[in-house]
Amino acid sequence: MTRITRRDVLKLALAGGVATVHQGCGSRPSQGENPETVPRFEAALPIPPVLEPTRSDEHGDYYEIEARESTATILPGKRTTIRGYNGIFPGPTIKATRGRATSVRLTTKLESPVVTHLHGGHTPSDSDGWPTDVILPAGHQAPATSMRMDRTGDTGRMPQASASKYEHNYTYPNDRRAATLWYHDHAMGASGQNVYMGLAGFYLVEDEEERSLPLPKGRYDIPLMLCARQFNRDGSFRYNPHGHAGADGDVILVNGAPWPALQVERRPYRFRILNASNATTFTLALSPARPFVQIATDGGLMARPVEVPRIPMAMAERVEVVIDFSAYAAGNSIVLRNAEKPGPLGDIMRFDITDLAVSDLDRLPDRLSVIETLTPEAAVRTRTFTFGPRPELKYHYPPIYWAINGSRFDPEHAQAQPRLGDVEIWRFVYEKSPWRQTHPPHVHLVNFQILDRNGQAPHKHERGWKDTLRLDSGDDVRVIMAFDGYRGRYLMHCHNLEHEDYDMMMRFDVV
Ligand SMILES: [Cu+2]
Repeated sequence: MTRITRRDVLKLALAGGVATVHQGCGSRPSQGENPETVPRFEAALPIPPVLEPTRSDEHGDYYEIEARESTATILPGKRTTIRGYNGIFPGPTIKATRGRATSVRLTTKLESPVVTHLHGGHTPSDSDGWPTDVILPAGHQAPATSMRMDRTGDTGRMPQASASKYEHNYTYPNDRRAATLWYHDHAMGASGQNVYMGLAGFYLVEDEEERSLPLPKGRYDIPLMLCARQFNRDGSFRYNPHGHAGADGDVILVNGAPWPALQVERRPYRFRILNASNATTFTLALSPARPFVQIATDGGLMARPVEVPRIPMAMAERVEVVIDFSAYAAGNSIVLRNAEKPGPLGDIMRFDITDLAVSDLDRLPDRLSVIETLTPEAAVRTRTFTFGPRPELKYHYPPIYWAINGSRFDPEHAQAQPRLGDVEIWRFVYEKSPWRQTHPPHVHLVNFQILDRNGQAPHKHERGWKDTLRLDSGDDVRVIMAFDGYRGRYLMHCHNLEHEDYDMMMRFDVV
């Protein structure tokens, strides 16, 4: 079997225009757009369209998505070239129902290689989006002669995942509970730039349990994709990975609009909040100050609603909150803030309260779901993974690569081989270094529960099913999970996308 290697993909990424120029961590270059000139709370919050299946049958729903370049109006009066799923950013929202499979046929017109990963999905290995199983535009000459997928998973009645170098059919069984997932690019060495340019979209799984609850639905159930971006004066994205420290930004986008506003009725809304930034953390807060009522984590509903004044979010984490605007008078405004940052970066979006009100709403239930707690006694072993840089004598800045347990990503070598069905504890340890950046570990395939964080109980906002967690300087966090469903190769990696691209990923095989 011939497969495109890591080196081949990195070559393709270079040919496709992925920035590998290593720049110093300087201040914003003079030709960048000044974020102070970008109006705040003027753009209306966009809602990404829901994608219609191209066909449906008794096995599930079939979708087709093309990754392509397009332009969007993000800053007033300017055009921004994006890379978008079906040419839009955020990509179209896919709605799935638990127990009904989804098939997504992905093609591309982009010069840069693409791979799609369903973040938070319980997905057979051959549909999980392996970084070197890239898709190229039709007719593009790949450096390797052919590419095949490992057929490791049993996808049930739907056709199995299949791949050529020009398309991939991803099959998602949707066999786990309702949750806010997202799909995004995962191509080796290119995911940072591909996602920054727009390759990310929501994937919402619904189920009967959740539908039966009196939660805000329909137009009162709104996904919010937060990300930080930097722009050039002509309106183009200014992708600066700062070497491989991470591509940040000085303009906050929500669903692709800068610091938008949403007119809300005096009633409760459900917000599904995703931090889709490459390298920017948030700590959500409301101004005027009022606690959030959080109802879900990465992996769906929590056992019961919890009140939290602030919610720290690393890259790729999701939280769902209910905000009841009936407590406010018409004409008032509430700002969703990022309490970590001063100035414009401290603002995210604004809710403007209108005089529309409804009176016949159900109260939020005291219990949302039943979460089976995994206990340490169930675990057959503990594995420890350290996250930190290693020196690299190359002419670039910083003079390091990002490592897990001292190793850089090797697609041919599994650093862990959990057995199918086993429960394991994984301990994530932040290695001290001069580069004090957040490393959010993300485990593919499984959902985990946080056992403890620095010897203490996990934070209130992270007591539920998770697939990504925040790991800041000095943190030492243990999680527990069952490796169920599928055998095959999967990834665990840091979700700073530039760290991931430069090489903070690890292969594990479920055997
Ligand atoms: Cu990292």
